[in-house]
Amino acid sequence: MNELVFSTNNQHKVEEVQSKLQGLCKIHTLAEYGCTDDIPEDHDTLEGNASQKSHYLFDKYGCDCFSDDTGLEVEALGGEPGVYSARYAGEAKDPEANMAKLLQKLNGASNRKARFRTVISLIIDGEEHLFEGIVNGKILTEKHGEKGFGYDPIFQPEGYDRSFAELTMEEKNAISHRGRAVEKLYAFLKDYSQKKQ
Ligand code: ITT
Repeated sequence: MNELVFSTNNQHKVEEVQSKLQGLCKIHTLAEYGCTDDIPEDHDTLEGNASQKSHYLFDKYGCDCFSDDTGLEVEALGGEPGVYSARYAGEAKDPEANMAKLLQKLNGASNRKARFRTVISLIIDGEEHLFEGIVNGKILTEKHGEKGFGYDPIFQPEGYDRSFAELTMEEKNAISHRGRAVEKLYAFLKDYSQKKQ
């Protein structure tokens, strides 16, 4: 079985990804590696940040690893907050403040179309591979639901009448940006390990 270290400080991401890679791949966390570093992400694209986060770990430990960088792109705001989603309302990375800022910016807006986009950077045997996942939807006018994390209470995926925070993790994972990117990662790893045998 593949063993990969997930270069993230976000435990929700670990749970979502772990549940999709079950049986194929064992995921180790930064904590298991004794890494408490605040891993830098100072690029202006999701691809750049994802790559930076996985390379940071690879350069330090030489391990097979991956990272996820995600942004919420709102059409009426020209793609904002995008790559700046985590710190939208300031350095505290506070999801409540981020959602409040976004809801305020969209106050009265009729175009509420948005999408989540995830880029995963995998480094395996020293080579990097990128995988993208996108889910389209809209920004609600107020928060709904308690599950999930980040912007989930105000994002409603297309074809659903519930927010991401009202879906179970399995329901979210089946259609989400991250779920879709991880499906590509899964297919790649399966193929890769078969070819290596
Ligand atoms: P790492 O960089 O340590 O992986 P992070 O939470 O900082 O964790 P990102 O930079 O990728 O992760 O996240 C950007 C922002 O988007 C951050 O505020 C998240 O809470 C939010 N976000 C990411 N994935 C999300 C999801 O599936 N649902 C809702 N919000 C999400």
